[in-house]
Amino acid sequence: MSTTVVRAACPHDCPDTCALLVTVKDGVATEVRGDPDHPPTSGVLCTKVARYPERTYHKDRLLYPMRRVGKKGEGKFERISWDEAINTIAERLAAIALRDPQAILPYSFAGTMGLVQGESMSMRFFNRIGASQLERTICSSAGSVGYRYTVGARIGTDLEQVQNAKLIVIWGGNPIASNLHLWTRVQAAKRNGARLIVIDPYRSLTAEKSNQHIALLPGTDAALALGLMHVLINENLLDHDYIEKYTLGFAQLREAVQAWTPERVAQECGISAEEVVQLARDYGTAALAGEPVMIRANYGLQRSRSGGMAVRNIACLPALVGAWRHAAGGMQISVSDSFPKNMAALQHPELQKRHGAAARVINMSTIGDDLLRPASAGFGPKIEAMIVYNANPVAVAPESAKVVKGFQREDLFTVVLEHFQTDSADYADILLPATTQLEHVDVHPSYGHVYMMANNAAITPMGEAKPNTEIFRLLAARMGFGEDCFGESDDQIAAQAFRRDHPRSAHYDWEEAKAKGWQRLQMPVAPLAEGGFETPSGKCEFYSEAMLKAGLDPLPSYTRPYESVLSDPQLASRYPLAMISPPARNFLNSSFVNVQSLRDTEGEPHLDMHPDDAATRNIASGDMVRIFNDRGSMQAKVRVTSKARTGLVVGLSIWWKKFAADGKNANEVTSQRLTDMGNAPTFYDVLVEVEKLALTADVAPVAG
Ligand SMILES: Nc1nc2c(c(=O)[nH]1)N[C@H]1C(S)=C(S)[C@@H](COP(=O)(O)OP(=O)(O)OC[C@H]3O[C@@H](n4cnc5c(=O)[nH]c(N)nc54)[C@H](O)[C@@H]3O)O[C@H]1N2
Ligand SMILES: Nc1nc2c(c(=O)[nH]1)N[C@H]1C(S)=C(S)[C@@H](COP(=O)(O)OP(=O)(O)OC[C@H]3O[C@@H](n4cnc5c(=O)[nH]c(N)nc54)[C@H](O)[C@@H]3O)O[C@H]1N2
Ligand code: SF4
Ligand SMILES: [Mo]
Repeated sequence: MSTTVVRAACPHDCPDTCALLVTVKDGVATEVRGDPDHPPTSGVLCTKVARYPERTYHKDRLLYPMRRVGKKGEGKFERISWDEAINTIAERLAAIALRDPQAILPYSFAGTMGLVQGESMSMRFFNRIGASQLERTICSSAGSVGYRYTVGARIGTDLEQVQNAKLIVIWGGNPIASNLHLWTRVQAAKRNGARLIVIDPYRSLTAEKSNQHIALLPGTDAALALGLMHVLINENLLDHDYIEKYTLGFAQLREAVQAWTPERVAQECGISAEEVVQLARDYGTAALAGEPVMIRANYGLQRSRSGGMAVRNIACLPALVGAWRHAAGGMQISVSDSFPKNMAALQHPELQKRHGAAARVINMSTIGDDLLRPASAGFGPKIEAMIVYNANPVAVAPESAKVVKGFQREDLFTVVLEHFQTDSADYADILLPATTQLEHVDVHPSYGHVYMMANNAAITPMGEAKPNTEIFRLLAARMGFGEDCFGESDDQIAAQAFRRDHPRSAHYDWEEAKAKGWQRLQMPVAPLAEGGFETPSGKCEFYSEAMLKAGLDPLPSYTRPYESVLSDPQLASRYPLAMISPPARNFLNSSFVNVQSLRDTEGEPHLDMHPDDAATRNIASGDMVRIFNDRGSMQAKVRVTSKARTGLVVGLSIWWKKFAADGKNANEVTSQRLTDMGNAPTFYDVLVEVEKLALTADVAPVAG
């Protein structure tokens, strides 16, 4: 009997990117633990990934290539050989490419965050074909753009400093569920006397553990930040030295925020003026007293119309009070730009250039509309083929009824690379089995810490599963693509992932990373203590010329959500409740929903509703309800609770539709409208009505 321990990295779309130790006994992975020596991980994993062997050896793993035999969406398949699968796909894509390669669309996201199994061989392949490019906006692009305008690059407070902060503001995030290793440091800071303030419409697990919870209406964060700046500036709670040396546009900012009195802000946000004033005073006073004050802004606040501006406005706060001076102060939203990724080597964009004009770009967040669009001069060719990998669009993309209608198109050729038969896989013409993180090699950046992470393969692939890279390598060979880059191994790709000509990653060494599990970037612990903003001016830009050029307000401002009582009273008279659908603790987006032990913990799709809103609708805990608006409806079981503020309902997500009683999930009611910046979706900018399901849906009388 042989037992080995293999060093790996968590592949999931989570800021923590943990270092894993995989115990392998006689070729079988028996245990996955957190590496105690990796500082961010500190030997701890979340419940989901501690169950990784259960997911990898799941009885429903896809083990062979398959071809659809039933109707689209029915989920009936028969086994075929790899040869047949690759031949079928290559022939079909070649025929489409002959007419117009832009009719082919890759659809992928963050099933794995690996630079190898994510977008390396796949992008080379689609660049070489000349396929449409996918604009990957579904998660963080609104806030990324807003942050970059202000701070310049997505860098920020180092995770490993958070325990030293004295005031921590968690703004639109729920780290107990979605950023565990930040949370353990927040707890340590609290034990050392730090105060924790949470800004969230919902009393999340994290808000429950805070010293103060400010429950504003969804989509109003940009206004709250304006109100805070109003108070900080008018009460002179400012670090004048920092402002003078390292910021741009303070005089214009001072003007712009005058209109945003605490009273006006309170009305927009559905909170009290005292809450606005007190938060500004607490934040400014602590900072001026020389204490580290830190803002952890997260994705909850980016998912409505003003999502980009919300992050931009919040990103002005640390510069106003000089919070960046401290290693444990400042702000973190994502530290992705810390990593000098070698995109040219990974993706070979020059392969695309042989097609002349730049490829058409399709936004993944409007895939519902785009799949249903006919060819036109503005749009280009109709989408004729979709290759889906690392993503589950039928469950996660907004306005799902349209997404499903698109996937149902008989003339659409759909290939899905997956571990499981997800809601999207049900629509595949060809379904291909992909390897999991335990079965392939990869290398990872992180968006929550600054370590380059290596993943060794712990076990041989299950059944006939293949890594994404190998599938695209086979397709490239079958289509006769002779460039050298299509012959590179996964190890060769990984070895080029970070730039050796950049000071932060000059020491990157793939062999060393594989042996140790990780290498820390050369990053200063307080990167913006003395300026060094990567904006055009080199300063924190309160006033942004680049925003003006992009047609945006160059100064912090606020636009109401598309759908809210204040912005659209007429719509609100029919659909008075705001709905948000943030991640459930035991799922990772739609991953893990099919792992029995984790699904059992979440139970079934729920809707949290305030007692007042429930009472006026005669709804009690345990009732099944229908949640609906003009776009669609879904069913859920109500929990009457003051965790949801009045006027708000919360459906923790993202459920696989096939595990819900009515075969639907929260994306039935979400819209394809986009944010002010970054073309991102507005998942939490939604009005609905909720009614008790007295009778079963099919015999219920039609409501007026
Ligand atoms: N367990 C678990 N962890 C995850 C994920 C998961 O699905 N499950 N998903 C991963 C991914 S892809 C991402 S992007 C991150 C997301 O992680 P987070 O940024 O933490 O995002 P959410 O959980 O979407 O939102 C966090 C909180 O924002 C609140 N919120 C909603 N709307 C608003 C608003 O308008 N303003 C404010 N201030 N708050 C609002 C929600 O009530 C929720 O409690 O987590 C990652 N980690
Ligand atoms: N209503 C609502 N909708 C949302 C959100 C929300 O909060 N509310 N959150 C949004 C956000 S933040 C995000 S990031 C998106 C997430 O959307 P997606 O990135 O699509 O995330 P998942 O649903 O986890 O789907 C990833 C799929 O990739 C597969 N996969 C994992 N590793 C591999 C691999 O190596 N190879 C292949 N071929 N497949 C692999 C997994 O099995 C899984 O089915 O959802 C968005 N949708
Ligand atoms: S999902 Fe996040 S917390 Fe869980 S193991 Fe992966 S990186 Fe760590
Ligand atoms: Mo995300």
